Order: sequence, then C-alpha cells, then structure tokens
Amino acid sequence: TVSLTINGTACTAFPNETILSCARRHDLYIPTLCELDDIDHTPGTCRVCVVEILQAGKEAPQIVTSCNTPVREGMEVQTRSKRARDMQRLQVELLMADHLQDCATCIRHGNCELQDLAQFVGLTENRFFDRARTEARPIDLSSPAMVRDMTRCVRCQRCVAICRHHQQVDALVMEGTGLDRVVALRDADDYPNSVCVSCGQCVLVCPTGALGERDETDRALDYICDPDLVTVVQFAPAVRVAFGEEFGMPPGTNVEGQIIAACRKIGVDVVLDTNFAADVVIMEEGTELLKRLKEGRRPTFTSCCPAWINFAEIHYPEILSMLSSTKSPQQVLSTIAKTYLPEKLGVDPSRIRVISVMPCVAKKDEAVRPQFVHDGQPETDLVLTTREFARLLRREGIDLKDMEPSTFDVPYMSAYSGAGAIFGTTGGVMEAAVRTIYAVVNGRELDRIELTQLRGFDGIREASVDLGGPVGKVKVAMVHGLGDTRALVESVLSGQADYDFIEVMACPGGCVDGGGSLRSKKAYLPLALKRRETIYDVDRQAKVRQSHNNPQVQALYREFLEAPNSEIAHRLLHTHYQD
Ligand code: HC1
Ligand code: SF4
Repeated sequence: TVSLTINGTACTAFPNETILSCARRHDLYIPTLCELDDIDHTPGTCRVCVVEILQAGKEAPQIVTSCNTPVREGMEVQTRSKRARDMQRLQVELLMADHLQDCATCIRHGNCELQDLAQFVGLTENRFFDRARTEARPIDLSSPAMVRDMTRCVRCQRCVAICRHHQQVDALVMEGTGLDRVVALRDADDYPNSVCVSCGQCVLVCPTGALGERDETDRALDYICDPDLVTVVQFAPAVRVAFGEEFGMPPGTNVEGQIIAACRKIGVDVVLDTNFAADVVIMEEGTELLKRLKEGRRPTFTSCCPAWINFAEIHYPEILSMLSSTKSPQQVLSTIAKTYLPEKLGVDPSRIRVISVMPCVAKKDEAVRPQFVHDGQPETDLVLTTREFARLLRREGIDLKDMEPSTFDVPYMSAYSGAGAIFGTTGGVMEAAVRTIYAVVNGRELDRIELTQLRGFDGIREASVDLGGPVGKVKVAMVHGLGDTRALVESVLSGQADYDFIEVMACPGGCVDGGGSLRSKKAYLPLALKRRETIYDVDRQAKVRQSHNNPQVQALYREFLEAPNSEIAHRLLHTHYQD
C-alpha cells in the first residue's frame, strides 16, 4: 500500500490508485463532473477535480486533476486549500461560459450535476458567458423520442462512452474543436439516419439537460383536460417499482396504488395496466413459439423491447424473420383500448386517447412506427417516460407520498398475474412464457414455477427447460444490454449458439432501470436490484401467477379475441418488421 495525507488526514491507497479514488474511499469529497466511476469513465476533460499536491522531493505544490493522477508515497494532497478551491471554482465558471444560462427552463432544473457543482464551489458570478456562441450550437429535434441539446452540453463524453463501450452501438462521436466541440451523431445529420436505437442509456448518464426525451407533458394535459376525449392511462410493469424514489420514497417501493390515485386526481378517465397486456402477450407469443418449434423454426427472439427491435432493424436485418410477430404489451394494450374497450365503455373509439407511462425512451419511437398508425390514428397516442410522468404530477401540484393508494376500478384490462408483473425485469418474459407454455403442452401447471436458473444479472444467461410432452427440452437464453446482445446475435448467426427462445432487453437490467427512468446523479443503475426484488415480491404475492389463469385475460378471449393466434388476434395483436 501507499501512505499519503489528504487535507492532513493519513490515508492508505493501493498502488496506482488515483487521488480521487483514494479520497472517496476515505469519505473525502472532491467535486467532479465528467468522471463516472460506475462506467469506468475518467476522461479528465472537465478539470473540476483539481487538487493541490506536494510530492516528496518537490519544493512547490502543483495543481493536478485528481481523477487521473496516481497517488505517490508521502504525497500531501490539499483538496480544500484556497488555491485548490479557487481553481475548482474557475473550472466550473469556464464550463458555464458556453452553457446556456436558462436553468429555469431546463428539464434538469433541480436535478442537475452542473447546478450542484456551481453550488459546491460557491460560484457567484459568471464572467465568461458567450450567449451568441452558445446559442449557435445545435439542438437536434429530429427524433420522436430524444432531444440532443448542445447548448447545455459540458462535453463530459459520458454519453459517447456508454454508447460505444457498454451498448456497443457507437452512435455518438465528439466533433469540432475548442469551444465548438459538440457531441454529434456518427456519420449522420439526424437521428432517423443514424445508428442510434433510442435505448436512452446516454440520457441516464448525462449530467445536465443536454440529452433527454422529447417532453410531451403538455400534450398529455391537452388530452386530459379536453372534455370531449376519454383519456386512458396504462403504466408499465417497472414503473410502479421505480417511481417512488423521485418523491423521496425508499428505492423499490411499490407505488402502484399511488399512481392510480394520482392519475385519477389529474383527471384521467380510465386507468389500465400494461401488466394485463403482458399476460396477453404471453398467450400470443407462447402459442406462436410452439407453432414455430413444431415447424422447426429456431430460434425465436422476443419482441417487446422497442430499442431491441430498432437494433435488429438497423444493425442485424438478417435476423428479423426470427423475431416474434407479437406486438409489445404497450401496443397490445393500446390496440385493445381502441377496439374492445370502446364496447365496454359505450364510447366511440375516435374519442379515446391512450397515454402510456413507460420507463423507456424507445417506446415513444415504437408508438409512431408506421405499422402502429392506422389511417393517421396511432394505437398509442402518447408515451410519457417515468421522468415526464413525475414532471406532470409536479405540474399538477401532486406529491406522490401524499397520495392515498387506490385500486383499479374497471373489471377488465387491469388485473394481472405474477407472470405479467415480472416482465419488467430481465429474464421475466422468458419465465412468464415458460409457465404458460408448460401448461399448454402438459395440461397442468409447472410444479416449481419460479425458474431461479433464469434469474440473475449476468449479461447472457442460458438454461435448458423441460417443457414435457412432445416438445421436451428447449434451450433458452436471456440477454440484457446491447453489448452482450450483439455478441449473442453474432453467435446465433455464426451457428455457434443453439437456442430455441431468446429474450432480449436493450437496457442493462431490463425495464426496471430503463432509459426513461428517473435519473440518478453520479451513478449508473444504482437501484436496479431493489426494484427487481419488489417485482419478484409482487409475483410471489399474486393470487394468480400464470398469464393463462388471469380471469380478465380469459374473459378477453371469450368475449373478443376467441383464441390465441386466432384470425382476429393475428390481425390486431401481431405485426411485422422492416429492414
Ligand atoms: Fe417494459 Fe414491456 S416489460 S418493454 O421492459 O414488454 O418499457 O416495465 O412496459 O410494452 O409489459 C418497458 C417495462 C414494458 C412492454 C411490458
Ligand atoms: Fe447510443 Fe442508446 Fe444513446 Fe442512441 S439512445 S445514442 S444508441 S446510448
């Protein structure tokens, strides 16, 4: 080990450890901006983490960046000396020089790492701001899902790193020099022509308001406040376990009841559950899978994750025929909301507007896919990310903590099984499907329905599951995160991998930490485990744990869809992809 002092406190460090890392282990704070430990990102570009060091044999102290300067034996580090503090403040002021000063209109207001820094270093003036130069930088509104606002970028390059090294999509590059340096789309002028798949991981790591979703809270209010419209809200499996944090509740708290109550309070007419549609998807996809197995078509990939669909279409069009044709739960719910629900409510379908609340940026993209818009009418009218939904409630003066939990009030499209609930975490779709397929094949339920061998956090997990009957053993795999997805797809294409069914979720961890979830400062996916535990609890406590045993699903087939994969189910609930 190496011995040194930081602000006079004796510290021990590992050889080659950086000053910043050593300080953190000893609970000594150094302000930082570009660095993000969770993704191993220390570009040293923002220079906010400067400290003063005095090294053995040197007479005068030096100023260095602590994120990339290794410790030395006998080093004396000052993070709080006048000179260090002045330098830190100057660096933040320089960062502010070409950062739009309009904090009050920024989506990150109150939750911005740059604002935090300004407070920490005691910034009281902003001498170098160059409005003309800042405003000349691009604001890219070409995507239905994302906004890339370079007037708020601080060039930390976290987005480039996560996209290149973790998701391995490599859609972003740094372009230009000096003050004109910006994050650009690689080989493209706009999102539609780029290789970006809208997974939103870059948004999760952006410290400011430079990257975000396209805000649709106003349009949501337009619908809700229009007396001629019947507004329907659906919310995703993961939202209920990932939403309370924004209102100061413990990570992973299940706030399903509070979400229902809040929706009602703001004037939503009907609250439905995407979990219900997840059960319907299992009926359709399970039946489809059995048919494909009989025909010897393997593997089949799940198709509920829209960033994965984008990835397949843009990066691996040759595998599109292997994707399940079943629409995602979001689109299934919306479709039924405009066909089956109007009959139930006795209203004209043209008056219905479906707003879906998703932990996902790519769901916005999915909602406007041409396959899901008929005669100009979309199935899903509007998608709000979990972040926008929090913003919407705040705009209505609602603190979720104060809401008395409520329950769904319509006896259709809202009940769900434990299988539908676990869709929200990686491996869940597969586990849900196996429960139902086993019952279809064998005419009885699985003895042990928790398939623990399918759970876990490894990027790629595989298992062999005995479905019994004529189907026998099938080989399944689960992958989450697009880096591992790329590896798995490559091995399928090269013939190395031999699977029957593959679940893909583009976001690491699945939807519980999706790219549309609430952002954590200075951390990447810190809450996934807690959220996931709650999802498994929901399943354990559910009265019905298999999709086919959900009475409301049974009623839907009895009253409307006839049978899984029937002609009408095919027409309404299945789709195709584009290469
Ligand atoms: Fe997901 Fe899905 S699980 S994609 O991860 O299949 O977003 O939560 O809503 O549609 O059900 C997201 C979550 C979500 C769909 C479902
Ligand atoms: Fe890359 Fe995903 Fe961000 Fe697109 S949304 S730039 S693919 S990280």
